[in-house]
Amino acid sequence: MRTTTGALFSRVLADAGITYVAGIPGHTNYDFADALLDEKRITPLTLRHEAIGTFAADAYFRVSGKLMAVFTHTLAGTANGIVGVANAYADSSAMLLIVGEEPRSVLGRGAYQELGRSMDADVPQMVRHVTKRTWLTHIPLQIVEQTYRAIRTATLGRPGPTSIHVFCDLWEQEVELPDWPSPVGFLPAKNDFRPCGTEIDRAAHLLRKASSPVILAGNGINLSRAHNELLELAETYRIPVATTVAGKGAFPENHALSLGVMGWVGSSAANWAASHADVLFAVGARTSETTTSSWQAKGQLNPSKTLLIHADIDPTEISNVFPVGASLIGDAKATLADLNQALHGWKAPIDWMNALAVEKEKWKTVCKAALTRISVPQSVGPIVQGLRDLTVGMPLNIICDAGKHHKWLVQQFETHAKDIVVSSMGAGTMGLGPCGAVGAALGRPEAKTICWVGDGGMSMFLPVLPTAAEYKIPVIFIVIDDNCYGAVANAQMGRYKRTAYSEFNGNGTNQEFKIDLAAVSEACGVPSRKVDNPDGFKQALRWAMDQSGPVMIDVVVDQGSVAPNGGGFKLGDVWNHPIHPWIGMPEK
Ligand SMILES: Cc1ncc(C[n+]2csc(CCOP(=O)(O)OP(=O)(O)O)c2C)c(N)n1
Ligand SMILES: [Mg+2]
Repeated sequence: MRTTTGALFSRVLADAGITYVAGIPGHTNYDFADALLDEKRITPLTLRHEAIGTFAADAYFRVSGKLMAVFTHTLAGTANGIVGVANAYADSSAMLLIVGEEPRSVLGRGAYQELGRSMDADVPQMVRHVTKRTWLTHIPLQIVEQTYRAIRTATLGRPGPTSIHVFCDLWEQEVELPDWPSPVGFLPAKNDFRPCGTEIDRAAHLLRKASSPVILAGNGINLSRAHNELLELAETYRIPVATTVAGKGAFPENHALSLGVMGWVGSSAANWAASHADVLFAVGARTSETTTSSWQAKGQLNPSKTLLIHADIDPTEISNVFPVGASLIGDAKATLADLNQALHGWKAPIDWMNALAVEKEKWKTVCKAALTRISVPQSVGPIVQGLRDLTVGMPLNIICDAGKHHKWLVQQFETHAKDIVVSSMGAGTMGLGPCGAVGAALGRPEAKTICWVGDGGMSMFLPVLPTAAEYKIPVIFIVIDDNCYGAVANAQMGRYKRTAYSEFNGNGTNQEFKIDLAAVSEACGVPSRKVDNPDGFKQALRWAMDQSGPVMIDVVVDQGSVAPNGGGFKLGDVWNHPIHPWIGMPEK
């Protein structure tokens, strides 16, 4: 049978289970875009900026475990999209990027839009730093096995984006095939690598001896869908659970064994528990400085007092910063299942639970004050509470952007079972919130999708709004609007007693101007409400939940509103001190 490379590629993608392909065409990939239209199992998504597609693919993978493909047009389109690819790479999320490149016949001549000054077809070199693997297609039939490799590499082990770059003269080239290729046997469905049994036994032995154990659950739990196994481990053996910021949602925060989030924006209960733990079992967590407060011995993870048991699918994460007592290399779900067996018959001491209950009560009082604080302009706390109050019993996808508003949500929003909270904690990229929300709503439509974003992040990615409207993608954009890059402005005020480049005031040129995000939203086809008090927010949220398409709530808030201090160190403090966690360790 005969077909074209573009048609073959479209079919192979669909056979491999890819259902959404997003992109922006140019002359290097419009033949491919045309071929995609004939593959009816694929839903096309026309973007207004490539980064919207790459961020959307990132969040789509995190909520569904499935890959979205995004195609970009050589240098210009790929450069636009790369921020979302980099964000996914830094956070161990996955997508398939497909790039159309200049025709082979003109390489190196400095053709229009070519990146070829230092070597031919240089775009893959630009992309490879933020992908697990990059492929360049030289002959049409390579596309079949490259697709299988790209999908397998993206999803097996620690997930990450992959890319395939196709010279555009190949798209229309005809190929002769004896039969249609099949992905059977090329795409293993399982990722259930198990740690070695002796390390499981060692970890069980260390836990059994512990008098004050804590589980630290990271994003690996979310990626591996290990929620049930984590719940079983915590409940059966009475081990309290803290999460990292990226791991929020791994364990329901209304559970008696939940300590909330640990680290710089964490709860005092989690931070107290971690710093008093004799054994910390970190699973799918990088022990980054945002979790451990600067990797310092006086932070939450002091290796001279606390023994670390570390489980991760990527062996390079284990012992990366802290020394470990047992290393469990494998998938989080499989690891927890094995540990659940190995610990049989043991339970952590009840007096540890009782001590933690006291700490949790103290933290509750702090939160209550923050969540009910009425002020003009309003604080963010009551908005977080309003969101929780009105969504009880409803599974949520909450896709967060980066900024001060994010810390409020991470610290104060109480997740329940089936809530997924997506944060950018690797690259900390603005854009994941608004663009990722679109992908999350497509990936897990049975949950309500909330985009939790600041005015800075929303205005950076306004072109996501018409796309949400065009496809009627049901996202509730909640914009925490303090008319500045609040996280930065606040930090600057603390350091320099003035702000620089972080307030939207034109340096005084046009003081009266303020972007009206609600009006912009309406003009982009996304109905909106603007509110400036907690009751108004609740009313708007009720209205928002009744709409079938995307909506925006522009919430005007106090620039000075900051989440309470839960005992974690601030980022500024983190890097100002020497960070050698191994200093002061006792001899083993
Ligand atoms: C793409 C990108 N550029 C710059 C930064 C640095 N940065 C971190 S938070 C932030 C401010 C975010 O402002 P906004 O979206 O209004 O949220 P707020 O902090 O005001 O809640 C900036 C500029 C970043 N994280 N990502
Ligand atoms: Mg802001």
